[in-house]
Amino acid sequence: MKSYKLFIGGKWIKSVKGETFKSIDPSTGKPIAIFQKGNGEDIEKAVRAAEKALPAWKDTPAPKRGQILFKVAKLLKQNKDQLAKLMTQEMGKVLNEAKGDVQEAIDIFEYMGGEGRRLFGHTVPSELKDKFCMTIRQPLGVVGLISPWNFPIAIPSWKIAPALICGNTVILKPSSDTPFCAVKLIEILTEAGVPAGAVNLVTGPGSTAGTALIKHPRVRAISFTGSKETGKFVTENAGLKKVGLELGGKNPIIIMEDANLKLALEGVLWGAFGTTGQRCTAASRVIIHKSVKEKFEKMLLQSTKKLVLGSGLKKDTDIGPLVNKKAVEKVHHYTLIGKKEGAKLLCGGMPVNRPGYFYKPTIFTEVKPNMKIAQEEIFGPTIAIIPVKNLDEAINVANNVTYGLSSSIYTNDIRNAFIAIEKIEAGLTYVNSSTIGSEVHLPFGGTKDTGNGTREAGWTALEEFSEVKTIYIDYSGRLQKAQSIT
Ligand code: UN1
Repeated sequence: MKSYKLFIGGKWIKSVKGETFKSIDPSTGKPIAIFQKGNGEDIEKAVRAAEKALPAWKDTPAPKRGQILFKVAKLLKQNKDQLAKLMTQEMGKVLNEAKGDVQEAIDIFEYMGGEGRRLFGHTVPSELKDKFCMTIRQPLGVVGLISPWNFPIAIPSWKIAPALICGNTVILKPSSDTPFCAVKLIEILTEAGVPAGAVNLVTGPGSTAGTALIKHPRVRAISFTGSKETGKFVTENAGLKKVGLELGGKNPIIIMEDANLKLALEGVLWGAFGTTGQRCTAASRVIIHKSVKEKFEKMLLQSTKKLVLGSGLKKDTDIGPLVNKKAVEKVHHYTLIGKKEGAKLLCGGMPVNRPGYFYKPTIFTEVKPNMKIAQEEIFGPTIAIIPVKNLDEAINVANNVTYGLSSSIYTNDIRNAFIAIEKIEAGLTYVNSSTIGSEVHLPFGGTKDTGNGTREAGWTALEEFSEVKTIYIDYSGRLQKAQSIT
């Protein structure tokens, strides 16, 4: 079996301790390659390398940095099929979606490459004569990026591309479920001409490598996507660093009585079972007007029963495996809770008896808004159907969770649509479309416990990875005092 190394200061090296771990194919349960179990000492080395590379990278004109990002996009395009296949093997999502994941990375590198020619500041009038005021963007320094396994190429790219274009140097600590994808992404960055030390990769456990990165006094920012619990740990341990968090959701699809039910059905199937429900944006609650509930349930049940489970590499597979054994246990744990809470199980509710980590698509109905299965993030193919009597109640139920990432409403009444847009407490609201499928040039992130108010992607990603410097230039040739002081 092939073994891969850490990437520090432009070199592939073994971890200090030399310990390793294996990445597992979730459709078979078998290992696919060996990776370094980096720890705090490796992080220290990576920080030094990133600090060393910082002055030259920072001084490289942003449009030139952009050229390198364009080259990354080009190489990702050339390697798209291969990368997608590897991703399917490493974390299970079906091949088509894996291609979408790589495409999302291509998109963000292209978008941020273009930002190299913008990175706008402001020019602002002064309250005094012969004085000029403006702002510029400056890099933060060395930044730490901690990425999840569910978008193993796209999410590291969401973080790396804006961090680099802003002139920061980077340490990536990817999820231990997807180190292979991270290694491949770093290889491409290097081939594209990202200079030695500007991007470093430390694979290894969150408890050692991740924690060391979060706590490191000379790392200026942490961008983290993952669980709420780890998000809290980041906040509590990052000191005064700038912290960006994206911590999941309990995303609702509201279906009104006037909705196009066929369209809503497609949206629910795609939102709930796409990526086997393992998206932060996955639709896990269907909040439906009671007058159409029965009809919709029948349609949903019929379509769900037709879904084919299997290896994501096979053409006819609709739903791939969950990422690992623990994920199967977690999803099943919630099935047992749902039953205990008195929700009605319409289908699924059990693991599949075959090698790998498969779980049947699961639908609960007659779910009450306060039940655990309607409150907590399951991160699997489980839907909770909650009947309601009108839009007001639907919005109350939608908002009755601690998360606020994505949301959706199916309706043909423009009034319903705009009320939902205004009232749903979430970072994203879709109208007549599912809860998943954000585009890289728009801000992405959530309200309430989904994060700390930062937004990834789009122009807002630049806020996350730069700071603003305010500049006053007085060309009057005398001392002028602001605030009308004479
Ligand atoms: C995530 O699950 O963390 O909108 C990100 C979507 C994707 C991104 C999901 N573009 O579902």
